Formats: sequence, structure tokens, C-alpha cells
Amino acid sequence: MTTHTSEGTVPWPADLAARFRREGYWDDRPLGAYLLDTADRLPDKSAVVDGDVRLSYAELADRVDAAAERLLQLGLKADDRIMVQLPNGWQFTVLTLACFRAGIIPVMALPAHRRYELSFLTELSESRAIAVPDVIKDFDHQALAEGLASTIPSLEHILVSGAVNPANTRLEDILAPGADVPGARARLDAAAPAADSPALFLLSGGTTGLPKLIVRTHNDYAYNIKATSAATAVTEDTVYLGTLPASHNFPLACPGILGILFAGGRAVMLPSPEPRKAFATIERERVTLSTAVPAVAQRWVEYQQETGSDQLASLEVLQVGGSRLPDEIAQKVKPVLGATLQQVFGMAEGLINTTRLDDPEEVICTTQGRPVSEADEVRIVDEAGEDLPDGIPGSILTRGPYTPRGYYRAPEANARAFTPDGWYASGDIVERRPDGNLIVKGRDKDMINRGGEKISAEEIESLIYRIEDVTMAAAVSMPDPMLGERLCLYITVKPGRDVTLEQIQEMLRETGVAAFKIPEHLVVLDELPTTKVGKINKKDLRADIAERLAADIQAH
Ligand code: OOB
Repeated sequence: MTTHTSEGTVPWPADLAARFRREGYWDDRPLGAYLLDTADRLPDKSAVVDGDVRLSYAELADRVDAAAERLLQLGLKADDRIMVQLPNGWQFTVLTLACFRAGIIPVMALPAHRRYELSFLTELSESRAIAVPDVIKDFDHQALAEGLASTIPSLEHILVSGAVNPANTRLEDILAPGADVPGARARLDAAAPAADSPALFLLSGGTTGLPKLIVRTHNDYAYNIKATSAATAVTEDTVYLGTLPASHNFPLACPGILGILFAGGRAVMLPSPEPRKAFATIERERVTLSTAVPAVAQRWVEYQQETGSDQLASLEVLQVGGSRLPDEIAQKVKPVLGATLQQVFGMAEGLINTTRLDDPEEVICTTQGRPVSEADEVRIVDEAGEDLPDGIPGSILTRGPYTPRGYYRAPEANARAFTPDGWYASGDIVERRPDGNLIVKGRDKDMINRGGEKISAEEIESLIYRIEDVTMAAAVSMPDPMLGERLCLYITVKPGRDVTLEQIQEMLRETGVAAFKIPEHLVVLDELPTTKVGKINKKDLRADIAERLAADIQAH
């Protein structure tokens, strides 16, 4: 069998890899080993909580190793890929760790993804298995997985959490305690994956037409977890509430669920950040740390102001990131929620910046922090690629021991997003202050950040061009008080034709596009403004929609 993963990945140069090892950034241990350390040290301590399900470290490690063995018994091998689309729950955690132990690579899909995204990702990763829930909010994930398997030859195994159809595998059977697979640990230890091999594939927020996969190795991800755990002061006493989709880098590993489990704390999983349930869970489990996108932080602040409850007494730190947190909301976090705010400006591609817990209020409330590692390199450059002085906004470039050098099997995207000497250009416009803290000022990438959910304009536009009557299409962000941005679509149509927002929405739903990517506003123009070189002028369109919205508000 050929291995496809190494073929599509871009490794760090050998001299740098040697340096990262020598200087202690890379431990050369597979991710699964960190969990076993904790389990040996604190077997009886509570590790994972999901509603009424509570797993101690010993129970977690037992299930993880048993699950790893059962995945191998199913016929999966090290280096095979498995699509993982599961809600936040103990199943996600056990399965992910089992994959790490067996060297099987989870592809971290989002719960909101639908046929369009999942089929693309399954094919690109040549996944041999997929793990899904049965039905969530009337959506039949099992039927979707069956549809994928009928058209994608690599996809042989469907693992379903909940009510499983006879032809599929019950996920809970795979994840059961391991009395029937004695000796699993020793066998898995003997066949442990190499620490510089791929551990998981994360999804890129996406600026090009199609989503991209980011290969994270055991070494680099372990260091990502270690460095963010230090910045957030994670200890055995940390109780973490994960409500954002666990497959996203932020709640997964910054420090997230994995950081907490590697340190011996307790990870509490909840499928939604809805404040009533989240607050009750924080109170019940004495949660000390949680993670939110700005819109969720704002909802929590408002809910707390309305109810004035004392449910948050244990909450020490709230991390907020994924999109720009307005300073006004930042200022309310400590006084209203009683928790220290930690701003996090991160990316699945690597670099994580955070404010530190003991920073002055001014830093915490008005900046997005600084890199978590002294080995992170950051440059702020102008359009010609020249370094800019502090205080002048420019494009951010980064390299470091947990920032990979390229996307999976994507030479064209790599040529655009990475410089020849390995700097990743995230497309964010950032200003560096003299104290080293970064402020995110904007973006020069063609992406809409809908409350932390990333939408590639190009991806949506290419779908819109499938509509016969559409002659030009441009997806742009429009300001939104809650989410920061929403997707607004500008189009021109053939003479005498009419295309409505409802038709567009219906078409995208039928195509199986994730709901968060579906345009929420449509403007039909006779022609779209263009730049001097003839490209659609999106700056003008963003100004136009902002004006229209402001006029609307005045009219009401
Ligand atoms: C996180 O990761 P992704 O991969 O979903 O998105 C990365 C992009 C960044 O390039 C930036 O455009 C935006 O999301 N972003 C922020 C931000 N945090 C992320 N923009 C402004 N302010 C912030 N605080 O979003 C992510 C990954 C790990 C930790 C935290 C966030």
C-alpha cells in the first residue's frame, strides 16, 4: 500500500526540525502517550464529562486503547483517514484519542458541514471511514454518510453514534470498555505512530475556491497544546467547558480539550453555547475555563446582565477569539462575568496569539495578544513584502515549530499562501505595538468571518455561477451587530431575468452547502463596480452594503 499522507504534505526543513528537537519544542512522542501519562498518574480522577456520562482517566485510557484496537480490527490501518463529524460529546473525545493511538488520521469536519463539503473532504483525504451521529435537529447524518459511501470508492466504513442501520457499525460498540481486548496497550505502544507523522487534518478557514486540509503532526500539535496550556495556566485543577465545535482547533487544542486532558484536568463537553445550559453546567461542574467566539461572549454577557445569577462563581478565565472582539464587549467580560478575559487570535494553520492572564486591563481589552511561543516568528509587511515598523498595519507572515509549511495536496494554494522560505501569509492585516501585542485591523483575504465561521467568497461565487441567469457574482461581508459580519451577495443577471434570494438559498441548500455559508442578503445591480485592472471592486461593494444598511436603519 502506498501512503498518501506523506506524499501530500510539506515537511519542515531538516535543519529546522533538528533545531526544534534540540531546543525542546518537539518531544518526539505521539499524542496518545500524553493521555497515558495522565492516566497512569491520576487513574481515578474524572477526565471527561458529558451529561450523565463521566469517565475517569483510567476508564478513558481503557476505552481509547480498546477503540484503537477495534478500529484496526475493522481493517483500518495506520495512516488511513477517517472523517469525523460528531457533536461535542464523550464519543468525539474517545474516538479522536483512539485515532492518535492507532496512527489513524481524523479529518476534523464541522457539525454544520453537509454533502457538498463532506464529499469534497472525503475524496481529497481518501478517507476509508466516517463517524457521524444518527440524526441531529431533523438532519439525517447517517443517510448523508450512506450517500457518500455509495459514490466515493474509498469510503468503506460508516460508524454511527446512536440509532444505527444494520449495514453500518455502531460507534458506541467501537468505543466500549476494553475487557474483551486485553493487551491492547502493549500492542499499540509497540506500533505507535512516528511523532513527525500526521496526527490529524484540520480544516482551513478557506480563502480559495475549495476547502483545504492542514496536516498537523504529533510533534507540532503536542507543542501547540503545550505552549497554549502554559499561556492559559492550565493545571490539574482546570475544569474546561467546551461548547464550540470540538473539531475546531481553538476548543480542541488551544489549550482546549486536549490541553486539559494532557494536564490532568476535567473536560466537560456540551454541544451548544446556549447560555441557559452553559451556565447551569458551569455551576454544576465548577467550570474554571471556557472558550467562546465574540458573538457567544456577547450573549453570555447579556444573559448574565438579565439574570444576575451567581452561576459563574467558579469561572476564572474566558477565552475569546475566532473573529475580532469589539473593545466594548471586551471591557464587559470581567465586570459582568467575573472571569478574566483572554483574547486569542489563532488559526488552524498554526500561530496562536493570546493576551496573558496577568496583562494590564488595557492590553487584555484592546489587543489580540502575542505569540504563545518564543520560537514563533512574526513579520508585518507591506504590499512589496518589506517589513513595517511597529504601529503601522500590514500583512502578517509567520513561521514556527507548530505552523506547517503547506496545505495537503494543494500546490497552487501553497504557492499563494506560503513564501518560498516557509512563511505563512494568513491574510490578516495586523498592527504590532511596541510592547509586542498585536491588534487585528482587518483582512486582505477574500473571506467572510461570520462570527468565527469562515466563508470563502470564491467558493460561494463559483456555486452562484451555476445559476443560468446570473452573469456576475460577488460575495462580500456586511456588518452585523451580533456576528460582526454576515454574507451579502451582489449579482448581475441576464436582461429581463430575475433571480431572488430565496432561489439562491434553495439552490445552495439542494447542493448540500453548510447553512452558515448561505447568503443572507442579495443586491441585484445592473453592473458591478470594477477596479482599474477590471476586477470586481469589493471594497466599493462593502461600502455600498454598509450604506444601504445604515439608510435602512434610519428609515425605520
Ligand atoms: C481560528 O482559526 P481558523 O482557522 O478558523 O481561522 C483563522 C482566522 C485568522 O486568520 C483570522 O482571520 C481570524 O480567523 N481570527 C481572528 C481572531 N481569531 C481568529 N480575527 C480577529 N481577531 C481574533 N481574535 O479562528 C482560531 C484558531 C485557534 C484559536 C483561536 C482561533
